[in-house]
Amino acid sequence: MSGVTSFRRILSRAARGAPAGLLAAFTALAVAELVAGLVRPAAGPVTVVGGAVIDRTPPSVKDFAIRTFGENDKAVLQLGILAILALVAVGLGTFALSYRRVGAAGVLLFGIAGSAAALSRPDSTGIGDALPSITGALAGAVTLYVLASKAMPAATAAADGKEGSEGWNRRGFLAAAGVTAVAAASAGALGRYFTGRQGQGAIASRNSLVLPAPSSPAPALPAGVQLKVADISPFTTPNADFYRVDTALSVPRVDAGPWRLRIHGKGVTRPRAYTLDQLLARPLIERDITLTCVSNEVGGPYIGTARWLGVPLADLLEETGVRPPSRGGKADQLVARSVDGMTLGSPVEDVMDGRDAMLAVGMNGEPLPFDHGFPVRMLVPGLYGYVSACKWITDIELTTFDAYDPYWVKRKWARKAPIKTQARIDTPKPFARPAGGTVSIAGVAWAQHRGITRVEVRIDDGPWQDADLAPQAGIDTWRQWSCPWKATSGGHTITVRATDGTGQVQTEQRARTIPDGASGWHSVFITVP
Ligand SMILES: Nc1nc2c(c(=O)[nH]1)N[C@H]1C(S)=C(S)[C@@H](COP(=O)(O)O)O[C@H]1N2
Ligand SMILES: [Mo]
Repeated sequence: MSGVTSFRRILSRAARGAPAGLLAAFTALAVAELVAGLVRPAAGPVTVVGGAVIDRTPPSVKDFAIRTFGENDKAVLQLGILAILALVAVGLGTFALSYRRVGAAGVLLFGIAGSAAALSRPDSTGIGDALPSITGALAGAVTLYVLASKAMPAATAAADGKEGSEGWNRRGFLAAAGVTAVAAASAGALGRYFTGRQGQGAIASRNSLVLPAPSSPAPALPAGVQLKVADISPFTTPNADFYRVDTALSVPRVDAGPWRLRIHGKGVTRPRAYTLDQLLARPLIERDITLTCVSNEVGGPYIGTARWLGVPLADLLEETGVRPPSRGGKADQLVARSVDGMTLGSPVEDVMDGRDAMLAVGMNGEPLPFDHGFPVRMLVPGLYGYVSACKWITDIELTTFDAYDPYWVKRKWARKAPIKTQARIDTPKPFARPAGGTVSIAGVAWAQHRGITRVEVRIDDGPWQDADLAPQAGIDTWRQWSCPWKATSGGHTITVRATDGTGQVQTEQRARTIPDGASGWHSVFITVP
């Protein structure tokens, strides 16, 4: 047989095998979606495989993904998983024309892999989590088997050598493919519907939550915390614009009704589980606090300030018998665990040293948005989010740093991570071409729980000049600064640095985000005409 005919043959097979394989994969995912919608949406195959991939991604790749795709990193990951699946499906479909049993078995293997991923998730609720992947794979295997039989009748498949483009049941194949496509699409849509319904209880519990007034309201923001400069970040970040960083492929929607927060572990003499109502009945504090992610590059966007309402965490810990190490407590690490199995560890000493560590229930006057941890999240001013700000929290365990490494520490991030002093230029933007005259250079600076006392700006290699500081709202928030500059034409590099409340000047030393936060001065290059 000539090379050309065999190439034609492969093409003609792929033309039937590809749709058969893709339809089988589509059916598998749709049925899995339906079963997940009925059992537990978080056990769906794309979610669990995506979660397993996220957990195994090396820190450098994760950092690259966050840097490159930003908050779309999860969409990119899901698309990647689907693209790989599609490629495999085309291959498997073509292969199944000759070996339909083996092809079908191949689909089942993916189901087993999906089930294994589901069962190994930290938030797995048991063997039921394997159901979506298994039933989906069964449906996919049957689909592939049937479509392959239609595409390649047994007689032709056996006498493989003399098969041509005729000899296959085109009409039967198209009919079966059509029925499959419609059935799978319906299953998928139904699955979406059930998944949506499962979230209804959570949505209702959030909608009906009335936040109590704080017994200790936030001090009024001093006049002028918000500078009147175009393009500077707002002092208070609206919830809709607040950065989001987490490993959750589908945002947990927690029903506040059955939700509990357990406190237990080393040195806890009165372990307890609190309901949301019990927490809300306690005296609440309201504070403006700036939250920052350790993955924030110098000049990066993963920072925001909100007015948080919450239960003082130290009081709650005292009540269960916890004492900080400095008062003889046995536990030096507090491990917070979320409903999706995330673990974050904070120093007990920091949580109980008098700062406003809290279990937050409100954010800028409304219940926490689902994205930001409804019903309750933790916050410890001065610490990066990954060692303090557990969202969808459900469990607090007192332990030691020696005894337990939480999620990010297992992945080479530092055990302890106070926020580094940073200043960011918000305006002008990099490579801007401001009209000449006076250009307003402005931005924000932060060193949570130490405060900002000075910000300096430098043009090219010129001298450092003091920027004008907005009043300080508190040592736990960022501070705005501005510096009018009589621009001279040409290209210029603008650099900024801050000094914190301990007198420490922000280091020029560049550091990567891993293991404990980026450092270095932020600068932007601009051109004045
Ligand atoms: N359950 C859970 N909580 C989490 C995380 C997470 O992945 N899962 N990420 C942490 C990190 S790294 C940061 S920076 C903050 C971000 O909080 P935000 O998304 O509300 O801005 O949440 C923290 N809490
Ligand atoms: Mo983070």
